[in-house]
Amino acid sequence: MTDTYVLYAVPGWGSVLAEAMLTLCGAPIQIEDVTGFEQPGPARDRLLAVNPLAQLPTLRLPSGAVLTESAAIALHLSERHPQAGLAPPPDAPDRPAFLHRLVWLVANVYPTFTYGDFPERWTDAPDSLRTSTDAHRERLWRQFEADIASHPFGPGPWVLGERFSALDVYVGAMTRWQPRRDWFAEHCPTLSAIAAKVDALPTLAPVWARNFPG
Ligand SMILES: N[C@@H](CCC(=O)N[C@@H](CS)C(=O)NCC(=O)O)C(=O)O
Repeated sequence: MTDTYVLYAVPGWGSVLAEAMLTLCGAPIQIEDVTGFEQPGPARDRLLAVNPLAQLPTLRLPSGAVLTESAAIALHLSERHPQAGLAPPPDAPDRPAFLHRLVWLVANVYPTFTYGDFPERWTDAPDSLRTSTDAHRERLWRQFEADIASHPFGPGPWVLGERFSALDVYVGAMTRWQPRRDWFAEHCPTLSAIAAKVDALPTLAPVWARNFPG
């Protein structure tokens, strides 16, 4: 059986989360580029064949099984590659905070992109939906910032205080999306500092360069 993970990917999109985590695991990755998948066409058809939601990240495991949902991918990789330090061990005191924040990010922040990136899919007033999802996302990030700044493990240098985890990968990648780094620097200094530390991790430098060139 191969040990290669096949990652359906578009540079800079949600696949970057899984690509960074797999890289931290030292796992071999084969990129299946599906650039343009948001429009009907062959790339979308390839993605739909494995993920009926046509979302990234979508990952084919070495076993051949397909795993979608970035939080599921984070948890699975943390179990299969514990040396990568993607998650606190089950009995660690910061494990509940890790689980809460992981699910909180994908349950609250990620949907603002689902509805805000393609507002015309969901409403006849797309500008209004984009404005409200943008505003909601900024409120969420301010809340996350306040949570990190006040939690018993922190603040910093990582989301869980002294312990690096997959949460830092989310912060490193998602702060590159709307409202982008300048906004975080102004309004969420703790998240901004975490993002800078994630940027500086030598292991991840090729991932950021491939996904966010220039
Ligand atoms: N809950 C999913 C959300 C994934 C998601 O929304 N990915 C975006 C890319 S950043 C996407 O594929 N959007 C295309 C679409 O929703 O049609 C996760 O955490 O993996």
